[in-house]
Amino acid sequence: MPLDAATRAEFAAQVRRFAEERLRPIEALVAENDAVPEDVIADMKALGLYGLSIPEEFGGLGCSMEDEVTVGFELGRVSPAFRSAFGTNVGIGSQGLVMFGTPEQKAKYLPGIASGEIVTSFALTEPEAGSDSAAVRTTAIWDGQAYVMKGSKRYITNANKAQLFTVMARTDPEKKGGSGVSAFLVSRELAGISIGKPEKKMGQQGAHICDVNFDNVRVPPEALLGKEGEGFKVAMQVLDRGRLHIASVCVGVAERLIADCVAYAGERKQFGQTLASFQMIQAQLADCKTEAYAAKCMVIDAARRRDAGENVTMLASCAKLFASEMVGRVADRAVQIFGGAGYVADYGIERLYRDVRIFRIYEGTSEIQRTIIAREMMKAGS
Ligand code: COS
Repeated sequence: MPLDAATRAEFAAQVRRFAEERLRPIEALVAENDAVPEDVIADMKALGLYGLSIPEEFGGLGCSMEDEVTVGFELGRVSPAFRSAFGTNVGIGSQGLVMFGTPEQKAKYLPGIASGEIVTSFALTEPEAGSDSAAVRTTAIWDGQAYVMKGSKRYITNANKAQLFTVMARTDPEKKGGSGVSAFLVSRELAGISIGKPEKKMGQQGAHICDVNFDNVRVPPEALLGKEGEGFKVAMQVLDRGRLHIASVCVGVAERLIADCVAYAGERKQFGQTLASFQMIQAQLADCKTEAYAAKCMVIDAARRRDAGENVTMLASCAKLFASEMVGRVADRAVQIFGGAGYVADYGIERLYRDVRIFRIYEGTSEIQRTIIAREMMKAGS
C-alpha cells in the first residue's frame, strides 16, 4: 500500500539517517574496493530497500512512485553505488514482472526479489542496440518445446550478482524493429548463460555492469513475460518508471553536493573572507539551488501523476533529462567552488563529479529523452 504522508516522511528520515551514518563514512572505501561490503548489503535488505516497489502481498513495502522518489532523494545523498546494489530490484529488474507477470510468475519470484535473496537485472542493451533498443539481435526461437536464446547483452547492471534477468529477445526474426521482440524472465541457472567480467568504468565504483551471453539457452515457455511480440513495449514502460527513479537520485546527489559546497564555502577563507561572502560563489550556489529545486518539483509532480494513473512517458523523460543535466552542472560548479580540493580525491567531490556523468547516458541518453519528449509533443499537439 502506498505510504501516507507522515509515514513517508518518517521512512525518508530513517533512510537519510542510514545513509548519513552507515553509508557516507564508507563511500571512499567502496570506491577503492569496487564493492559494497556484504554487511551493508544485509542492512539495506533489513531496511526493506530491495523490496521498496514490490507489492506488500509479496513481502515488499508496496511503495508508490512518490514514495520511491522520496527514498531516491535520500539515497542520492551518498555514493550512487549503494543505490545501484538494490536499484535493479526496485526498478528495471522487477517492474516488468510486477506490471506484466502472471500470478504464477509473481508468486515464484517476487518474494525473493523483495527480500533481496534474488537480485535482478534488465537485459535490453546490446553491442548494436544501445539508443536504438528496438534493434535487438538476440534471438529466442521457439523449437516446439522451448525458446532457444542466442546472443549477447552489454553493460547489464548487476549481471554478476543476478539470479533473474528480464531479457528482451527477438522471437520473430522476420519482423524488424520492436514488434518482433518478446520479454522473458530468464533464470541464471539455465545452461548456456555466461557473464563477462565487470567493466572498468569512469565512476560509480562498487556498482557493476557486465556482458551477458546466451549460448543456445533453452528458455521454457512459462518464462515468457507478457505476450509474444510485446517485449519492446514492456521494456519501454519499465523505462518510463526507471527514468523517474534515476531523476530522483540525480536530485539527491545535487542536494548532497550543494550541502557540501555551502559548508565548504562557509569555512574556507581567501583574501581574508570566507568563500561564501564572494558574490561569484553565491551566484553559483544560488544557481545550483534553483536548478535542484526545479528538478525536485518536476520529479514529484511526474511521480504523483503516475500514481494517479496518467501516462507520464513525456514527463518522465523531461524529469530525467533536466535532472541528469542539472546534476552535471551542479557537480561541475562544486569542483569549481572547492577549487584544488575539488580535484583531489580526499574531499569526494571529484568522485561524485565522475559518478554523475552516467546519469546523462543510461536509461536513455539526453538525446533520446529529447526525442521522446518531441515525439510525445507532436502526438499531443502541444
Ligand atoms: N510505453 C508504451 N509503449 C511504447 C512506449 C512507451 N513508453 N514507447 C514506445 N512504445 C511503443 C510505441 O507505441 C510503438 O507501438 P506500435 O508499434 O504499436 O505503434 C512501439 O513501442 C515502437 O515504438 P517507437 O516507434 O517509438 O520505437 P522506436 O524504435 O522508433 O524508438 C525509442 C523508441 C528511441 C524511444 C526507444 O528505443 C528508447 O527509449 N531508446 C533508448 C533505450 C534506453 O533507454 N536504453 C537504456 C538501456 S536500458 S538501462
